[in-house]
Amino acid sequence: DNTPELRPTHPLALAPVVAPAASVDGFAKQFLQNLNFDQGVTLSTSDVNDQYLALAYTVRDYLMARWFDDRAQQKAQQNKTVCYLSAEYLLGRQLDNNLLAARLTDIATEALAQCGIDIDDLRQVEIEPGLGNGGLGRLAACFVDSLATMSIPAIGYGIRYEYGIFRQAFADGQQIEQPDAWLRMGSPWDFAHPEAAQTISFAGTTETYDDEGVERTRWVPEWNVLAVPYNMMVPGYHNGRVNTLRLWRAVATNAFDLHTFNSGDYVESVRAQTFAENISKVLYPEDSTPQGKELRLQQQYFFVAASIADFIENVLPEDFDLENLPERVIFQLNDTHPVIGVPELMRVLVDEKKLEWDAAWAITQKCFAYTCHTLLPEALEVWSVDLLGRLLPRHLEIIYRINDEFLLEVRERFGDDEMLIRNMSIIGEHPSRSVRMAYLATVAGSKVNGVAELHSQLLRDNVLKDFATMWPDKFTNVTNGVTPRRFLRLANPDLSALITEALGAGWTVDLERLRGLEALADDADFRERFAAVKASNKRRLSRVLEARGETPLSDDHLIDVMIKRLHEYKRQTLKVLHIVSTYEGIVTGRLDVDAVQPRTFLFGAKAAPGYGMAKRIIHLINAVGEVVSADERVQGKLKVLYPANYNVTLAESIIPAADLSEQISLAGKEASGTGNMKLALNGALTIGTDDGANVEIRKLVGDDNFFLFGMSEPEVEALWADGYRPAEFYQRDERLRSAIDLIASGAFSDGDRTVFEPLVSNLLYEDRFMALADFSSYLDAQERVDAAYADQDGWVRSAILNVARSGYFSSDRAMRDYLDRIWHATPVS
Ligand code: CR6
Repeated sequence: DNTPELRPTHPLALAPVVAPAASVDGFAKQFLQNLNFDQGVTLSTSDVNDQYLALAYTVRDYLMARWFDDRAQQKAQQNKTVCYLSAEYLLGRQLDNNLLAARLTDIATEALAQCGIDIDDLRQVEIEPGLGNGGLGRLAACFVDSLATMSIPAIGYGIRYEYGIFRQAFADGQQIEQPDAWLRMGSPWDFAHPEAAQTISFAGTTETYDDEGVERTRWVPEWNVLAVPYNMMVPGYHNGRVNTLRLWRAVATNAFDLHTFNSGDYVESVRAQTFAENISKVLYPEDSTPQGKELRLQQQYFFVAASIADFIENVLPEDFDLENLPERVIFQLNDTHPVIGVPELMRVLVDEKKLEWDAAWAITQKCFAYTCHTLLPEALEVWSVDLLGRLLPRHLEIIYRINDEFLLEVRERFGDDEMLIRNMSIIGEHPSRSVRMAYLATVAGSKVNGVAELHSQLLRDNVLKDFATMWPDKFTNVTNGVTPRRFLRLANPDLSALITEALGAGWTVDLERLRGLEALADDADFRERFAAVKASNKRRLSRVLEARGETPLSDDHLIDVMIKRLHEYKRQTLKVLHIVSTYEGIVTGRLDVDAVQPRTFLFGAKAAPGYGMAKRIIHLINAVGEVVSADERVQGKLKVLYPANYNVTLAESIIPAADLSEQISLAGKEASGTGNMKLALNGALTIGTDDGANVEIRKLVGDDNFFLFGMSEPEVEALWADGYRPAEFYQRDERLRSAIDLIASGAFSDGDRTVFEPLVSNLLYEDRFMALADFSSYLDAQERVDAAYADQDGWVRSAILNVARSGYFSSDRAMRDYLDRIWHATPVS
């Protein structure tokens, strides 16, 4: 730090930073100034993007003073900081959230109106930062919101991908991917700090050396890259706090490869250097199915090493005694992506700070905690020893030593049980030598948590069983949560107003207060108003869809929503089979069309670009949708809508309009789900399996207000152990047979039987996620849905009870659980 100490004398330089006046005039003045001096345009020459950027700068200006304060306080105080390490943050649009947090929505709306601008037009131009794939990334975004709102000192660390999750388009019903150039029109919400860059090294070799009589190891890396921090504000809701989300961008160092340089190839050496900038170029688009690619490991090490160095150098006070590190920080590992931080902290402590191994290990074990987000074996990250050793040779040595000492401990506890040793080893041997990152995280972490009760139980009983036997107290649960600010207050303003009128405003930060609505479920007048809100949300969604070129919604339809990543375990195919079966029933006369409840099936889902089966399912949904929606015999009773490019912004329109929430994963496969919580909180009834957080939703809202179907997790296990033969279910259930035959016949592919053949034979002969086994139970549950919806009064009552009893699913509650069970950090005063 070579900044000279400033000795200002000007009175303005001595005064504290103050926000602009919180008034319409104050806002308008600041906005126009930003338009003129930051965008370089006048009001009359500005376009909508200039206006949006100037508006964003203005909101920022109001938050700035608090941000300065909070960062100074964070450095000065002795509180523990929560460092959330996450490769993904699926933030969604920022403008409305920040206006709301800073209580500026009305002032801004009026100030802009007086400038002749409709703030709604500006809202539309914001491109959401899609720096995540799905649930895991969105969860991280909810958590940083809640931490700020609860005044917990916290930093979210991650990667500033230049391209976020791809934009999805459809061509002939099939997914095509387009790059998400979200930064193209400017990024008003973050601040680059190139002066605070960290140098991150890769590859090379290790060597031992004599350090005044002590033998030590050092890493001699081969190349490096700069990690430049970009800070984003994370304002708490109405509490004046502003936390920080620090996302790292890779930038080439100016240390040219001297060899190439001296040999005269200047251009080549610059090219080689800037190659390193690829590290933060693009988000890997796989949700729950990592690919083991070298660039991905580079990304992981890049952001974690930069974050740990940043915390030690810039957040801790100078000359801090690292023995006390666990009192000042907890690094929460959001899944296995940041687990390389474990050997990195060891390397810093042992090689750089010269601590003894045992002391360093004791510190490290207290500084990390690990959240596991999956049960699917293919989602548990492993890195080949070759790759890891090539890219991070010192880290591999450290992992080996951690493993050696850990396995000694296992032997001490359980004897020389070689099978057990092999099963628990951090290094797996089959099919090739690899590092099991979930095991490393479990060994190193002070706590390991699953993300819903059932999931945490299954982690203890299956995936991490031996570890749970060894360290029962290490394992805990924290059920996921969602932020009520974005997903109720902002997404559903009419319902929010109704709730506030009934219960007062406190529910936004104390969501359990929604319980107060229970009594109103029996109030006919309230039910009517609640139903009117739902109807108006449907009209709003209809306008949004129309603006995207989709068909508008029909008024009397039940809105049946399945929004989530496209994954076989989530079973979008089961949903399609229900649609096809209903359609087939109508056209063959098995079902009386007049008795069929009009429904719109609304899908939103992206498939990983390399996931062939998921892409085929997308194609099938679109193909079925086209045929069903157009067939006159259906008389408009069934519509299938699949708007492309489902993202947070679209979710915010769909969720408030939904009547029915489809949570139909095979029991034991969906770790938690969070869309399930958002939908229940907005008054949709769930049709779902006993999986993930559905279990807890059902317990809370009550069986009468939830449509349960399908096998339980133990039943799934039993059927699997028995030898599952899906074709038997096909033979046994006529409705299922007709539906599958109709798909196989080419009815949805212009008579071409080959198009969906791979999908059909997968269902009949493999069906890993047992859609066929749950089909008949699912259809029965859908009949119960129809019957329940026919009684509108009863349905609305259930919808109100869903809202009233979903307060538990606030991410504020999840943060309290993490604080009590894992972090033990306290709010700043
Ligand atoms: N795909 C789980 O599958 C859970 C989220 C957040 C997931 C999902 O059930 O709600 O995490 N897992 O905990 C992973 O990403 C590995 C997800 O989003």
